[in-house]
Amino acid sequence: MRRSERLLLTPVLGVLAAVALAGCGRTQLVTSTLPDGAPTVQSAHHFDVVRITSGLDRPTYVGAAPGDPHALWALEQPGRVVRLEGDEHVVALDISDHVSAGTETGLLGVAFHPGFATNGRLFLHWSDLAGDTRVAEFAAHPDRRSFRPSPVRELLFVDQPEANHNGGQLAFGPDGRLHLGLGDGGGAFDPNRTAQDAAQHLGKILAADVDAEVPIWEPVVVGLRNPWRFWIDPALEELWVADVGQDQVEEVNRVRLEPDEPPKNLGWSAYEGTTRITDQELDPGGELVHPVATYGHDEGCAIIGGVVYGGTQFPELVRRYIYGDFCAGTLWSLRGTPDGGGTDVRPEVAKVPQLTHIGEDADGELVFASANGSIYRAVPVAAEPHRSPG
Ligand SMILES: [Ca+2]
Repeated sequence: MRRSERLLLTPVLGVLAAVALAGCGRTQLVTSTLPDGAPTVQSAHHFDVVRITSGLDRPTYVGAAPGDPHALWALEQPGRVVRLEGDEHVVALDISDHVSAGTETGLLGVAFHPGFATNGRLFLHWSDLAGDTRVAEFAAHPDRRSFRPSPVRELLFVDQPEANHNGGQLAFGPDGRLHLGLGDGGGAFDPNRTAQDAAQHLGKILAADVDAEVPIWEPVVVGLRNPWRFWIDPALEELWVADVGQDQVEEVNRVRLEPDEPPKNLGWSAYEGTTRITDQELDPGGELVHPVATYGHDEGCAIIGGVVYGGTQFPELVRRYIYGDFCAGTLWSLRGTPDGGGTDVRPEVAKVPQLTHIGEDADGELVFASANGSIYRAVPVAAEPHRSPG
């Protein structure tokens, strides 16, 4: 039996002042009045979350694989790729003998080739036993449900000066290249000045043509501190990058993919959020792009980037960007504006504790990974929230 557990979550801050039904009635807007004259915050209740499985070892990813519509796939930080069908967990690949897993190290990113169903190509990003960055390609067995244990080929090695700020995300872009997010290498305020140095891989989103005989990694975006998660919108050819901040500010960035232009610059470590850090140089090469949304460390500690919702279960969420915070478990959504900005930021009533990844199933519906070992799914708001579902 699949276990489901509805999480009943209430706003952490403020006094519930009003509840209004919006749209077709499936979304509740909840207005909270904060003490001491603080501005009013309007929460949204677009969905609830239920735990759909547990017992994973620090999952860092959950999503779907092309050609496998009924399963979810997860990464475990110590080094395993796991296929999930209900409560059945099957280890499809185990590279844990080659992975060091700490707070920010481990198996951090996965991308299935867009043609995975026919070619079985899988790409992984992890921290090796020395804590350095590795990206490699693996090959699936013919059933596409497990993998040969040795990589087909290594695609990237980057020496890591510190254990933190390793980035993580892997994803294919609309140009067919594999994209990778790498942090500044670690330490406070980018001590090695990597993020604004276009010649270094650290502090960048990179892309490589993995069909080439010798893939070359080139910068797509510079000026990043720790892009743990980004998402590529194939329709608008945009990157949504969530960059984890230093002492004060967590950032949502929206960047147009323009391969003929110099890489856009998200500003770190010359900027944290929109605040200029005066003793740090800014590379003058590409356009400086400021975040479309930020929040401070009074509301969380590390941003977890998500996706622009493209499913059908929650009509009011369509084309809204979903993101969250690891420490607070808060989920927010915002609406992109036609000029490339973002507006109408709303915290959700539902939360996911120790959130590490926001993904999509094969239908584009929202799934969430938590470092507590569980995978959660967004479900419609229950008419009677105290009754357990189904
Ligand atoms: Ca590092």
